[in-house]
Amino acid sequence: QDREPQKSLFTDLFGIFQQQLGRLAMSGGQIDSVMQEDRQFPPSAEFQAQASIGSLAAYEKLYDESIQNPEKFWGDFAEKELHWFKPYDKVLDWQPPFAQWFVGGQTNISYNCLDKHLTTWRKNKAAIIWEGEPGEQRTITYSQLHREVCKFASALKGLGLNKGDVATIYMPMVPELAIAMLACARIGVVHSVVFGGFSAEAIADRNNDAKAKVVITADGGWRRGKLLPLKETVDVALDKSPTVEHCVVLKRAGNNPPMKSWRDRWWHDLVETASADCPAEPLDSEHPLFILYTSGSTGKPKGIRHTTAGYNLYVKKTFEWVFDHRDEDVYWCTADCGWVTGHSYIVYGPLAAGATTVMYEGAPNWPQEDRFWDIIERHRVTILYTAPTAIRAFIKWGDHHVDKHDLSSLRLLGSVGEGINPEAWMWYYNKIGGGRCPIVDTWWQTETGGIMMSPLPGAIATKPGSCTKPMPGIVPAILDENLHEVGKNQGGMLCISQPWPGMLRGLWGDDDRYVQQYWTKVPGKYLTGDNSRQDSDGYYWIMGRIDDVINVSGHRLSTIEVESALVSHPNVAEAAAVGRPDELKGQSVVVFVTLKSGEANDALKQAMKQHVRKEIGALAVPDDIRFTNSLPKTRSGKIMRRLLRDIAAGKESVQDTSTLEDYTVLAKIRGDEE
Ligand code: 6R9
Repeated sequence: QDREPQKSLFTDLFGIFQQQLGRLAMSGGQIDSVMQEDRQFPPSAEFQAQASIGSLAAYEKLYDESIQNPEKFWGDFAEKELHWFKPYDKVLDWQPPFAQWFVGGQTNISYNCLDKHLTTWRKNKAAIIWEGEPGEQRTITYSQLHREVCKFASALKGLGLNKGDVATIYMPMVPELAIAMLACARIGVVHSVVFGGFSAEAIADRNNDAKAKVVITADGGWRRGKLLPLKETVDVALDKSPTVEHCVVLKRAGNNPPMKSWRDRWWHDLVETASADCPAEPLDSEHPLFILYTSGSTGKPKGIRHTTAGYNLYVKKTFEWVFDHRDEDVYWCTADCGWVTGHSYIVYGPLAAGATTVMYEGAPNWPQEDRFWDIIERHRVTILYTAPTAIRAFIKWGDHHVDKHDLSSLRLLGSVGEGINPEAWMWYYNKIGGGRCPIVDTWWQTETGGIMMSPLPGAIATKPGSCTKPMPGIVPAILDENLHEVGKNQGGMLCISQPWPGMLRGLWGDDDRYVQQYWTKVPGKYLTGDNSRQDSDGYYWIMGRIDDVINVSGHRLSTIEVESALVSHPNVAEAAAVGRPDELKGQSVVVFVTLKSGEANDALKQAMKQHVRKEIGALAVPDDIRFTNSLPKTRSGKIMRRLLRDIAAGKESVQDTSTLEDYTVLAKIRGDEE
């Protein structure tokens, strides 16, 4: 229960006094770290012995080379590892904040992901292993994938699509989604993948912003046993998408949507007559490869623009470094292709590296809560890359689902999307990895194209909750509000000081917003929007979004630290911490909690407050704990704290909810308050 603070002159003055005191103490606006995490896990001698980068010294050498002479560093890799129709003249042209990489060169990412392997033994290697939700399985070799991509690229050309046109892809997680992406890339058509599950409104907005000429979709897809009528949703969107001339529909679910003869074409009809001979178009290094929309917290989503050569090289190299990739690996990234993680680490990175990449459709708890472990066992998956949201759900569902399966094929685990709470990390490490698999906690963003910070698993000892060290070529800086670099163990705004090949080149059609959003607050540096701190070993700890900081009496707390303290309580599955305006303290901490066991009652609330006090101190003790069955999340599993902030403050939200996964969650949480 909330207690209305007694309104008196005394409390008012006291509050102001406390705030001022806080401001004085924290005049640079650093973030206070209250979390203590000392556990360390060095790679085993066995893992190190087989790793391509197998010692700290090897990582440091690579990193130093990349910083001393970035142009030589990236230039050498580009020359050796990408195919060039025309060699580039210059590695980097940097006119801050606009970068061009491999200027004057011509290449093609579809060529680098497919054709390049056809002259090697990998020709008949499995490129994609796919499992549909109803249980279908397909294995597609590089040679087969090449043929499918060529045919679909020919089909797109047949529709009159040209280099530079934009295609929206709104599909379920089927191999044709990857085929469509690669086919666009092959002929220089810019793809814009929209999560299969977003609303007609969201599709129309994205079609219009990008001026899409074609929408590639399917009749339907499956999620938790439910049919998603994708084509029907697209039909609604297309009524409001005047630039779209064609709609290509893959027959997948057999739900017979209406087809408009003047606009809609079946995928199978198009490819039936399409030529399998479709050479990859030589494209300028900076030719746009894709647009991917990410939600701005308010206002319209931003179309992140990535280009060809730099992105290609960056995702290939980071894939090889972070996942220590070997040809015998079976690599599974559980993301959806509607998220950047699917672009970079299901499709482009792994295929550029000649890997076998597993793709699945559906959800981790359908038909059973052991779907992941079942897939790993049957395909002998060696590398698993998933998100903290899934890991916390598995913990909640119980160990018995894991115990039924043989997970001994795994050798490496990865995490992406949010900070991973140390307790969830430990469970992942012990229960899934059997204590033998390193965990790579990878921090990056849609904007960065590829992984920016992560342990290299054979080189860097891990710490639960830390993304450890930067990738080669990445120069992080942590600044306070006055733009001074903070000291060790102080939190501040995470920025990147030097351009890197995978960086976004701008926002689609809006260079002003690009400059304003990422390069204005801190001149000359890329502003990530996240807070971070570096510990005394030089390890980085991401502290959450700048906008999510909770300011209690002038102490600026990071959401992840409060949440991790709660998640380490035995009854808690998941927690989201937000700030609520408070007359006395500026803000007070409100947490939304889902339970894995125990009764949702006042005694448990008290126990949790006690627990937070003990783990991280009195300052972070929540004023209000609210139990809920689920938290609002994006399709990629990120907790949408900005929506919870409004609920905590009792405000009606006016924010963009187009990326919310389940619209009913908000209503439920509001209901829970009553
Ligand atoms: C790849 C991706 C980016 C934001 C990012 C940060 C959060 C991602 C994280 C992480 C802590 C990690 N984030 N990975 N926070 N540790 N390992 O997620 O891209 O969807 O654009 O989100 O996600 O806040 O700024 P995107």
